Amino acid sequence: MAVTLRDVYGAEAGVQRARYEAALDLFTRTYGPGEVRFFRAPGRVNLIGEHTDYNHGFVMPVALDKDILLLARPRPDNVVRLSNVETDYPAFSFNIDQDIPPGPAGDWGNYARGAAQELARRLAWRLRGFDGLVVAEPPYGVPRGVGLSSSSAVTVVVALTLAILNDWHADAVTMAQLCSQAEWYVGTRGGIMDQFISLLGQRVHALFLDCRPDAQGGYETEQVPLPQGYSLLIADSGVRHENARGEYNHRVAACRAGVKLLQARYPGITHLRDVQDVAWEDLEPRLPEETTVGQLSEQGIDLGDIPGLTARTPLKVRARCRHVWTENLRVEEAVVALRDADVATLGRLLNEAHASARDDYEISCEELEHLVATAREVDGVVGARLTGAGWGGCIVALVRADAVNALEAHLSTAYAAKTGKSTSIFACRSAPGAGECSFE
Ligand code: NG1
Repeated sequence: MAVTLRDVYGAEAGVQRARYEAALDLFTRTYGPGEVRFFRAPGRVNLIGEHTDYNHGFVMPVALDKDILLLARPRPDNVVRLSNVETDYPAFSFNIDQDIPPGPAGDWGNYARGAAQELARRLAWRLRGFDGLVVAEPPYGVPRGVGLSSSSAVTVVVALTLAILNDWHADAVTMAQLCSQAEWYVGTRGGIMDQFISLLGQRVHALFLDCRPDAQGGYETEQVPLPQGYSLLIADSGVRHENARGEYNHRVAACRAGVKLLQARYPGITHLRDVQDVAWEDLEPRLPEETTVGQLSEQGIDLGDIPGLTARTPLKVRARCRHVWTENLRVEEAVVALRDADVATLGRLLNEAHASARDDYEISCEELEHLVATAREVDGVVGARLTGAGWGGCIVALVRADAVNALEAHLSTAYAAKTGKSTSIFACRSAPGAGECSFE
């Protein structure tokens, strides 16, 4: 069921209406007059729980008020035609099928192809396509490639549009699972966090998500209220790591190697989460500080279908697993702190999570370190950490509402002075999850 712009954007509904109307105008000029429907999917900031999702661990993201819009008109055939308001994202089309040939690596259309292919495989009936226009430009769109999940928002919005236009009304959990599978199409072995929060987000709440499915394939979730009188401020380092996807897959591989090595002692385990109740001291001696894919293979350990690994790929198994194991504990503690509105504890956990991401998971960089350290200098900041996959992208700071302006000013001045780069900063206003929406 479509919700109104007011339901989604609250007091911002007026400016959003102007954005939607401008998009409608462009849609009509591109595809001609007729019926148009509006779909949206938000990006996210992860408050805590980094690189735990693909280990079946705990995460706690928040849906952003920055989103990706898709204006769509159903077609009688199985063709999807998509164009983008931003001309550096070229238009493309494809036929919906259970095996859709991918475009070149890095092609934004692959997120749409992945979503359509996954839906076609699940539903196994002939799906009708649509003519669509994607709208994600600043300041209301999800910034691209900065760790705020713009790619998942595209996948989610395309999957949701296709599902609704074909009268398939799946629950959010089914849809989120489908979308995370769809993203494997582009060659990453990511987890389920981004798609879940994009679909299940709620205003002024973080989503606690246990990424381990239960026996029925369901997931435990809890909407946890964000603390009153505090804001989440996001600052973008402007750094984009070229090989972030390759590094990401190496982290996935190190965790998988850890599981395979631990299986000698704990035979039934499939993910690091399955040893969460074992003391770290018992796990540590079984995990080598450093090994390689080739050495593991000589021991009969096969890491499966992770793209981009060679025999010489080094894997720091012990430190990577330690991060995941300790991060899960921090998320559990953070849920309790939020339930109790214990901001000081939450701030400490954010800081500890950052240290673990930097030292054990090695996903930080000089610019993120600078932003985090600078943020913590401001009175009223209770915690700050890198957020998202890492190697650049953004930090998130938990700050007293009356200190937001001071933090913004300090960060932009100090960051420019230190790095010569500018940082874009915005407050994270939480938003509802993805769906169809209408003007009234
Ligand atoms: P971002 O920051 O959007 O690249 C990635 C993964 C998440 C999660 C985080 C790290 C995808 C689509 N997203 O997010 O599942 O693993 O890194 O916590 O792979």
